Amino acid sequence: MATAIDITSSNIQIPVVNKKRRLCTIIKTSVALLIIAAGLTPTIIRLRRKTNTTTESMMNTTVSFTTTTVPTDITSLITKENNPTTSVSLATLSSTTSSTTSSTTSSTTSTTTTVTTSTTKPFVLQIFQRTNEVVYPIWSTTLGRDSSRSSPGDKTGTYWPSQAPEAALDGNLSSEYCNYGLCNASGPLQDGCGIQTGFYITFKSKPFILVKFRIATSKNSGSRDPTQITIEGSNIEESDLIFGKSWIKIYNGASGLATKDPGRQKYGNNQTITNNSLSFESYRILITSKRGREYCVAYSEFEMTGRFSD
Ligand SMILES: *[C@@H]1O[C@H](CO)[C@@H](O)[C@H](O)[C@H]1NC(C)=O
Ligand SMILES: *[C@@H]1O[C@H](CO)[C@@H](O)[C@H](O)[C@H]1NC(C)=O
Ligand SMILES: *[C@@H]1O[C@H](CO)[C@@H](O)[C@H](O)[C@H]1NC(C)=O
Ligand SMILES: *[C@@H]1O[C@H](CO)[C@@H](O)[C@H](O)[C@H]1NC(C)=O
Ligand SMILES: *[C@@H]1O[C@H](CO)[C@@H](O)[C@H](O)[C@H]1NC(C)=O
Ligand SMILES: [Ca+2]
Repeated sequence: MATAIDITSSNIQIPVVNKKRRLCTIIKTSVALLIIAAGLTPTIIRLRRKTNTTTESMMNTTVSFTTTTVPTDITSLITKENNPTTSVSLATLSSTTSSTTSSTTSSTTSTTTTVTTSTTKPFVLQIFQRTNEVVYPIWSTTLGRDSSRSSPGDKTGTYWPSQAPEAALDGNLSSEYCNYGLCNASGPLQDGCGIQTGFYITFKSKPFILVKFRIATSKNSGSRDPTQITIEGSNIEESDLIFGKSWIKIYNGASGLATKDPGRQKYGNNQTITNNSLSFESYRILITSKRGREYCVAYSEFEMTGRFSD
């Protein structure tokens, strides 16, 4: 792309009139290059990683969180249409690009420009897929309070041994998590069975900004479906997650299964997290209400969609 016009050496030899003409040609060439450059630049532009680290104080706990923009090339920005903010980011990008280009092209003929934006909105959403992360089953736990560990069994405070919480994070609608909470496998069936149960998990590929979630129903009974849930996030180390003060509330509301039963082993509606500017390494899910009277609360999937920082 760089045309070899050596201004310094030509100045020594050419008379003034020719020099003016020569300068005129150089300006014309520069303008032409600038137009070409402005046309080409957006296709090869790369976003450079930029990290903003902020500290916020919430619930008397100081939490540091980091938002990082994913290195994305412009083609993927154009093809991915999962977020209306994409077009806003694109508009910002193009204006930054042209101004940078015009100042650069007059001195050099470089066509590659690096633009750094501080955009924190996600460009590419991913569904979290568990690999070997530990999933901690819990019961008798509420928002902001300490977690009580649940164990496999058929008594109060247990979950059915073949239906552990890992089953809600395996992408398989045939496997499910059934926790009795304050009830047990012998009955009686009650509204409260399985309420205040759930799990927490620390992502290996962290941190993660949760943008939306959906829950899939279990095999046996619609009465076991969760209808209301809470979600909390944390960046405190895994060993301290048992403590309620480690957690920050990010969602308290509908599960996406409440208004309509989608049927057995089916996904409910996607629920959007409006407080999605914070990234967390760990998430805690608690069921606060279910559809009817049953032994346990059960669900086959808890699908989390969002964005990883790396
Ligand atoms: C948080 O701080 C406020 C004001 O300092 C205090 O009233 C409240 O009890 C504290 N909460 C906890 C859970 O420590
Ligand atoms: C199950 O819970 C009920 C109360 O809900 C209690 O009466 C019963 O003894 C419990 N059974 C077992 C085996 O724990
Ligand atoms: C899905 O879960 C069911 C029940 O646990 C199991 O039999 C089946 O093999 C699983 N499918 C896959 C693909 O892992
Ligand atoms: C969202 O965050 C704000 C401010 O931190 C908080 O007041 C509000 O309760 C949160 N909403 C939910 C649904 O957690
Ligand atoms: C809900 O979100 C998931 C994950 O992004 C997506 O696969 C699914 O199509 C969405 N469902 C609806 C009804 O939009
Ligand atoms: Ca499953």
